[in-house]
Amino acid sequence: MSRKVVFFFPSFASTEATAPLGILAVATPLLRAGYEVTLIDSTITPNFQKRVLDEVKDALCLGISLVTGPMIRETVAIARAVKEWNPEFPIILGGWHPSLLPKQTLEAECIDYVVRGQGEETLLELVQHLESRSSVDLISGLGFKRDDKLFFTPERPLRPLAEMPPKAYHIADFDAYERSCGRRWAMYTSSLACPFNCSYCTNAGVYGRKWNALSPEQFVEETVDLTRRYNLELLWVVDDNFLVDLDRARLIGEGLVRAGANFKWSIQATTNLTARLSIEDLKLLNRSGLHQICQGVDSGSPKILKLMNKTFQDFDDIYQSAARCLDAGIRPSFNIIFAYPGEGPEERRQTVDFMMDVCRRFPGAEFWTNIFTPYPGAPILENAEEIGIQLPSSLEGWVDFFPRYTVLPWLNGRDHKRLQITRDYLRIAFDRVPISADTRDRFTRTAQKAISLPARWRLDHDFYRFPVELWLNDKLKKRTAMAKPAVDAKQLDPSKVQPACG
Ligand code: B12
Ligand code: SF4
Repeated sequence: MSRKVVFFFPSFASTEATAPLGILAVATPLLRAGYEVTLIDSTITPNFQKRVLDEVKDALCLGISLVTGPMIRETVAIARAVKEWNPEFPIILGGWHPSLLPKQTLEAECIDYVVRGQGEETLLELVQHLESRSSVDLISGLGFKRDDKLFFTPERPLRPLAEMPPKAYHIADFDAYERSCGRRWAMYTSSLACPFNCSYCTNAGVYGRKWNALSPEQFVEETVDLTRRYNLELLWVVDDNFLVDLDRARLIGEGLVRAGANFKWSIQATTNLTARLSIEDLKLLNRSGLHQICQGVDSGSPKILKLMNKTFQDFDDIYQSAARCLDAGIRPSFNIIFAYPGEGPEERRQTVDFMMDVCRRFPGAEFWTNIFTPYPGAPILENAEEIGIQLPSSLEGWVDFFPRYTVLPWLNGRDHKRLQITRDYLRIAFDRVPISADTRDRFTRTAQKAISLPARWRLDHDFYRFPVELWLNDKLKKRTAMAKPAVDAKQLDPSKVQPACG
């Protein structure tokens, strides 16, 4: 009898790929129990469908990890291909999308099991039952099918991160990830949950706002070991709000300096907490390798921030955070969500003006923009009908829910196009530093710098006709750009995008 479990990780529409933490997490208990594990990541595996079909031939089951959006396309394609080969072969989905919408996900004909929430114990128990062909009814956190009916076992209580086994980084092919994005990096989790409850965010629904974290000692020991073992230059700490305990953050900084850590790291945190760190704290964190703090500013309009339930931050926090991070040598990266329900031309203008003001006053600060995308489980969706959102009724209906090009009932046609052009101009008006290696030559850099000036003028004057700079920038990018994933290219052709809702 086979003791092999195959995992598939669908492309998340970026070449900036690295080891998928969700799969590394659920792999550890399986490996400890003596199972063999194979990971196939679509981004780094040429001909990945054939690889999956080859690997499942002598395996117990296939596990796929996904979030809402374009990852669903490859998930369904792979699941169908496997079912065509063997309709009885078990296919298990885990991750945020199946956790938030277990029933609808399990309704897809090619899916046999969904694991809800933390998957470490649930998957191990499920695999053991598949191996012994025994009943799965008593495994908590599971959805399964029997006689064409769907069954869901009780939720598995959340466990604190400190009780979880370490992630199986050794099953990841870091050489291949490095070839894909030009940098050797990994993600790392040091805390779970967030005390806030922004209306567009699914976090509170899943983690119940109960923030819990690893100790500073464990953080230092694990990150130093991880980066040395796999020769990583960068760790992206993907905690939703790293700075909830400021003392922990300071102790981590001190610990890394003491340990002679030699890697860069970046975090995600709210602006109100970042602004509570003193310049000395930030300098200490920078000496320890911290080089970027990603912060959800989300709008330049007080009215929209209120609608987003983001009143815990104010504009003074944002300016202070930008100023102090830059003084300490840390790059402040801010996120913006356009087209949030209630955002009209005035609020959008306020947001663009605000971004321009921050970038001009604080050179080195950067903004990344998204289009509001209604995610299952987010508080705002409790009023979905009221705001005109009709949610998809099948797994595949969620494929185009992607903040880079989401189309909404109040953002479509020319409005959508205009916003995408505004976002493109924002992209070229001020520098942003992606994770992947900068492969531009001197000519491209100088030319891009030159077109940033007319781009700023256009943004100031809200004038986007004859967008020659975008055309030029496209040509420049083609000189050096790495191949773009197919899903990303869709952004250039909005006519091919299905409205996400409504
Ligand atoms: C790192 C990260 C990313 C990375 C990598 C994503 C990835 N798929 O690995 C990148 C930058 C690519 C990314 C992109 C995006 N992300 Co993101 N991201 C995260 C973040 C911060 C951490 C994820 C993580 O690795 N956690 C650590 C691991 C260990 O936890 P986990 O993934 O939840 O896995 C556990 C369980 O889910 C389960 N599990 C997971 N996989 C599997 C598989 C099997 C077989 C089983 C049985 C169980 C299982 O067991 C694991 C261990 O307990 C989460 C927030 C969060 N708190 O998780 C948001 C989050 C997942 N992202 C989100 C969003 C919205 C996005 C973007 C749309 C953002 C954007 N502006 O473009 C894109 C979409 C990308 C895409 N796929 O299409 C949402 C997803 C909401 C949803 N409904 O799916 C989240 C939840 C943030 C939020 N609070 O809203 N993201
Ligand atoms: S601060 Fe971030 S993680 Fe916390 S609820 Fe708001 S969006 Fe979600």
